[in-house]
Amino acid sequence: MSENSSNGGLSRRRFLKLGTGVTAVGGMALGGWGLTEIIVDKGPTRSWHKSVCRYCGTGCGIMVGMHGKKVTRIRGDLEAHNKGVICIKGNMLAELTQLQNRATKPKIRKNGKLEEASWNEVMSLITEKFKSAIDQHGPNSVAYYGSGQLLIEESYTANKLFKAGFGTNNVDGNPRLCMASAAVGYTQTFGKDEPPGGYDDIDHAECFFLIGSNTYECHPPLWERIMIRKKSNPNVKIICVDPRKTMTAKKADIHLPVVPGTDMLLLNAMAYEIVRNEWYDPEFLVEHIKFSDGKRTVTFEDYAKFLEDYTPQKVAGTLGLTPRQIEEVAYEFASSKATLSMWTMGINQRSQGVFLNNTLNSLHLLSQQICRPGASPLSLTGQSNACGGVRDTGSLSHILPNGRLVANEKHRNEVEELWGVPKGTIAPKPGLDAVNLFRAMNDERVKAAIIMCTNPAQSMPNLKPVKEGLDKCFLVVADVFEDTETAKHADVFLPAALWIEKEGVYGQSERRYQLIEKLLDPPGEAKSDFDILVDFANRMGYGNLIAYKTPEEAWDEYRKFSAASYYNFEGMTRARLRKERGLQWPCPTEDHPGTERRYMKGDPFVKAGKDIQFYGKPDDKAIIFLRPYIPSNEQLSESSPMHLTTGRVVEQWHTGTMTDKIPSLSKGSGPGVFYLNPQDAQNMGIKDGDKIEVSSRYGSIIAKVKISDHETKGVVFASFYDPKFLVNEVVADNFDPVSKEPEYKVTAVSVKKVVEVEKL
Ligand SMILES: Nc1nc2c(c(=O)[nH]1)N[C@H]1C(S)=C(S)[C@@H](COP(=O)(O)OP(=O)(O)OC[C@H]3O[C@@H](n4cnc5c(=O)[nH]c(N)nc54)[C@H](O)[C@@H]3O)O[C@H]1N2
Ligand SMILES: Nc1nc2c(c(=O)[nH]1)N[C@H]1C(S)=C(S)[C@@H](COP(=O)(O)OP(=O)(O)OC[C@H]3O[C@@H](n4cnc5c(=O)[nH]c(N)nc54)[C@H](O)[C@@H]3O)O[C@H]1N2
Ligand code: SF4
Ligand SMILES: [Mo]
Repeated sequence: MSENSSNGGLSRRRFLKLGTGVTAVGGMALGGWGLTEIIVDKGPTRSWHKSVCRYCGTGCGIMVGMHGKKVTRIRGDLEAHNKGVICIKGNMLAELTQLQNRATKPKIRKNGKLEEASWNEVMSLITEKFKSAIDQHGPNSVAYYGSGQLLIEESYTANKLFKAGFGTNNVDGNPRLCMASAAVGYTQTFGKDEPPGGYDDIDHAECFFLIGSNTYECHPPLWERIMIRKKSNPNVKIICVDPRKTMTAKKADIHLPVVPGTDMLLLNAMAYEIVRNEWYDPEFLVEHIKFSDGKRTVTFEDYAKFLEDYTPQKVAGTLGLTPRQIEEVAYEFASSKATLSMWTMGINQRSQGVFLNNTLNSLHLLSQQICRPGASPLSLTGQSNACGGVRDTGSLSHILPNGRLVANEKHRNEVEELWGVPKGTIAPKPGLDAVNLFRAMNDERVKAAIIMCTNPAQSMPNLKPVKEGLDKCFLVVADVFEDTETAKHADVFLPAALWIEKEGVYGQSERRYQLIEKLLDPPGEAKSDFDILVDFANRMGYGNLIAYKTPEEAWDEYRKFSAASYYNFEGMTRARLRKERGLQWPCPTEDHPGTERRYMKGDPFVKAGKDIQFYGKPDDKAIIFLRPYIPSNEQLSESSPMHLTTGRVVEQWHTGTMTDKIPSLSKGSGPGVFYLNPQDAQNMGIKDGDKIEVSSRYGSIIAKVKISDHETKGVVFASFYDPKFLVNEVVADNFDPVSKEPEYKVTAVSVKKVVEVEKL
């Protein structure tokens, strides 16, 4: 997108300047959009409180300045892992707490309108509807759709209530749209989810392989940390693989603008080069690695033969690269002292998301870029608590807490025992994943659902049938605002407490758990999602199962539960979390400092005397998979000659319900538009500001266009924060067959001009 677009207030260029110009605390040089603090004076500050930003998976530690019952200042926490750096959204958190139009009353829809009701009335109605759906149509006729922005105690409670109480695995949430491919990828390769390393690896890496990640806009403090590392060591190389020329790509040493949907060819060609040049250590492979084609164990020779279909010469054309570019990147990756891969949605939101994750992990295993400081695969997390809250608690339809699987009988029995429910209570079949859950609402298989802390009527792909489905079932929506796209379909609306209006734990990208303490009271009658869920459990007759009453009691139950797994964080007492800037699991005892790097010396689960042990697998061996390239369903054609890809901008958070209400952020991004490359625009006779229609086989929408040299030829880009511009009506809902994560990044579209800017 253009940095030059000015919208009256803080233009994107001005944000950039602020980012580079603010004097950093603690001697940090700022090279991007990360900020330590913009001084926005909101009156005197009496006290400072340690907290965590509510938005993204970077999980920045912040200090909240208060005066009485008001948040007056926000600054980055110098003692936290982000060393005082936060981004523009974090900086505006004080504004978030002061927004006036919060939801304050529970409501029931009557004659098409949401009308005020008491908590008792709404909760009785929900209980009656859920009970009658379960009685008449069985437990799989109800569902819970949650969020990676809820607290651990909240997701843990919902998951336990639905799976061990109601007996349905229809528990899913927005991390399905985001992290599912990474979670399955790690689990298949290492036997357990979550990354081996963490952010500290940034300070040791010499090669950064950023693929499908716009780190500069989406994880700005991590980008700052990369820049600091580069300044301190001239050998550091940054490689960025992204079809678009994002700010991340512009600042990288090497940018590979691949054709959307083709990365498997690149990763396999890199593996081919590593094998051909013998940039591997045979002893390491023999001791720690197994090869598999997904069905059976194969030999290294089988792997080498498989890779012959992916020589740089064979694949470069489809990738839109030259063979030399691929060879160079393979060399940098394998030969650097330490390579750190970081990836996000460009890889996860793909119909080959799991294969891509497997293969990235494989590249690290093959070239032994793992299990030493700076060398690791590190999937960056999207939301503040997608890892801790949803992946680790097992709050998706196919998993159970702490790395267990629904489909595995032993795992089910372990969880049943820990939760004190009879054997056989947890249903053996995985429940509905996000895309199929909304399809099941549309087919009227799901009769009643609770949607909490997420806005699927704007964020799901192929939106039209999703919205129809929402209207067909009895829908409960809990949100902090009532004006969301999803709340338009609610039969019952529940006003929720926001962020520091409640207490609980967040777990971010690097297995770090951090406590958020309650600093404010929620407005009006709003209640925490935790209190809503505990009340619901009691009314449904599961007061014995959900016996705790406070988030702290829930945490203590879950903390002890974790001791029976490789996630063990029993040592993370509430008292410790109140004091410390988060702790990384495993952390089995109260005197354990937490674990920076897994599967190597220092990890409490690695046996004494061993340097490396991939203990997630029964034979202690991680797996290199032979994963073929399968082209996306979204193939270009004469009628759909361009790729639409979607993603984020620095100022806005997802569906914009929070950030778009904060004037400086909203002005910074401006309204939602399509972005087009200058050459494509010229070829189609389109000018900046014209209205264009973008159509796919799912739908078409009309919006203004912005011409930008951040886009590459053949690619249209749009973000999804503007409810007046529902780009997801056009986005394909193809998904990965295993992770079920939708392919938001690849849709074949046609583009045509509708109205000239002069006529608008
Ligand atoms: N400012 C801001 N920051 C955020 C968020 C936010 O809403 N706003 N949300 C958070 C969340 S939940 C998430 S999941 C993360 C997402 O963080 P990112 O994944 O970094 O963000 P995206 O913009 O979704 O996508 C990243 C890049 O993938 C590229 N891409 C598209 N197709 C392909 C492809 O085929 N191959 C490759 N290699 N790349 C491709 C896009 O061009 C885009 O630049 O951000 C988190 N941080
Ligand atoms: N086109 C396109 N679509 C995408 C993506 C993409 O890259 N492209 N990315 C996908 C990804 S990775 C993600 S993570 C999703 C995100 O999609 P969503 O989760 O749907 O988006 P959010 O705006 O984060 O929704 C959070 C909602 O919770 C509310 N809220 C905030 N705090 C609380 C609270 O404490 N309690 C309750 N009950 N409500 C609260 C907010 O007001 C908001 O309505 O979008 C997905 N959709
Ligand atoms: S949005 Fe993410 S990067 Fe920005 S301050 Fe919050 S946690 Fe940090
Ligand atoms: Mo996400």
